[in-house]
Amino acid sequence: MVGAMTVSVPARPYDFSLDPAKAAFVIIDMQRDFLEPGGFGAALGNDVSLLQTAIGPIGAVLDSCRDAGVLVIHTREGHRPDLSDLPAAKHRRGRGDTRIGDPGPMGRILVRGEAGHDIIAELAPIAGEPVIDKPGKGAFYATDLEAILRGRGITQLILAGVTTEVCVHTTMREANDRGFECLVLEDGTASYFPEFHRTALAMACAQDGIFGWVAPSQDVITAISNHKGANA
Ligand code: C5J
Repeated sequence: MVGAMTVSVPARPYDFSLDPAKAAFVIIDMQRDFLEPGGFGAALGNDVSLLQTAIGPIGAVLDSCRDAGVLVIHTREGHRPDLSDLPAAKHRRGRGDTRIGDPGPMGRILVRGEAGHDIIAELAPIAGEPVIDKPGKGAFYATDLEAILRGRGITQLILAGVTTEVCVHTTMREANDRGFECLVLEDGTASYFPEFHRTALAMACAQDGIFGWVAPSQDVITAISNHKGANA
């Protein structure tokens, strides 16, 4: 294969033309607070084990992106210790006993600097990978994500993380309106509600790609590897 700028990824609703030099792998909120017992997800009554399925596929794509020099960005949902960036409406939400900012087994729930706010060890960021701390569900709201992407000439996002229908979907929608092309990893995203996961993925690529594309992690890895081989 001769050198090529783009490589084709088999995807829904049709093949995605990936340009690894203009793509970023954005890993959304793979934090202990969502994936481990005693965190925010569990406080809302969820079975956190349902999110573990995304770890392996994300790890594999992460290795492939690091190896090929594709920009990797991590996000974390959480709040300042004084909760000054926590809207009262978000703080009040729900009927459980444990709220954002309350003490839990991994420190204060969804608060920056606490153990639960950390990204899980398997997917820990390495030097040079931007980590975006966000107070909302979308990674663009009240963050410098857009400035970082524009500054590096990024036009395509490979999206992974949790949860599919909440923070991944909100970020995908924000990105779509800002003109970024979005490819969502179907096995590198997960939800506490498997039916929401399936439906959120279907919504992303319905109407011939209303928000973007959906593909399995292995197809993205193969495409990145083929691109690297062709440009070696
Ligand atoms: C939620 C997220 N589900 N990261 N946050 O509250 O999806």
